Amino acid sequence: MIELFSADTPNGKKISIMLEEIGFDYKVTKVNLSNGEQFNPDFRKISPFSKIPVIVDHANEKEAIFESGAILIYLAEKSNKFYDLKDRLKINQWLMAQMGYVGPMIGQHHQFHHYNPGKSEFGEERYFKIAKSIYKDLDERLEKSKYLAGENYSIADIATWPWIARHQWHDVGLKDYKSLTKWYLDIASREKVIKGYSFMDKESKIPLP
Ligand SMILES: N[C@@H](CCC(=O)N[C@@H](CS)C(=O)NCC(=O)O)C(=O)O
Repeated sequence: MIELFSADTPNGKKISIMLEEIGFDYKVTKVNLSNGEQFNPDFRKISPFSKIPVIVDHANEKEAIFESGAILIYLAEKSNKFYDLKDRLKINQWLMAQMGYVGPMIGQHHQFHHYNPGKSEFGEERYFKIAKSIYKDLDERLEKSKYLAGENYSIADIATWPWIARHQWHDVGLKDYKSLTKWYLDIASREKVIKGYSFMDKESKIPLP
């Protein structure tokens, strides 16, 4: 059994979606970020940077794994799903691009545009521009390729999709990016994605463009 320490955020959703997709038995332990539970000494033992998500694999000597990309790779290798050997080099590139660029930059856009508008014109403009360019770059990739790393759905898509699922916060206009929208809706229609999306709030629905 896998224990998922998480919160209802894009990084948190990556792992609930993956666990649903691979059909592993798991339980969710909520970490209340607004109350600062991520800084509790017990949680910091398994999460050195005080971040969710983290998993503990009770079937593997209670191995604790932090960083969503590392967790996705661990679960993909353990289940032998969504990380095909023949596509691995491409999957790694799109996964690392999500981890190092797409997530952190869109995360900043959330901070300046959604949570704190009016605080910094520079920050708002900078991250709005970057968010738009990320939509454009993903759209260009998906014009040529069904999924990010090729013809098959992979952990690179599972890592990236929950960030685009916050499109209503971005105000970039997802509808205008046809290939990105097609990819988004295709993944949004997967039964396990729908289940993983609402892992903390059964009433929550995937926002459509
Ligand atoms: N690179 C990390 C980022 C994790 C991350 O930023 N988690 C956020 C929620 S999405 C968090 O735990 N924030 C709490 C805090 O910063 O205090 C990953 O992908 O796992």
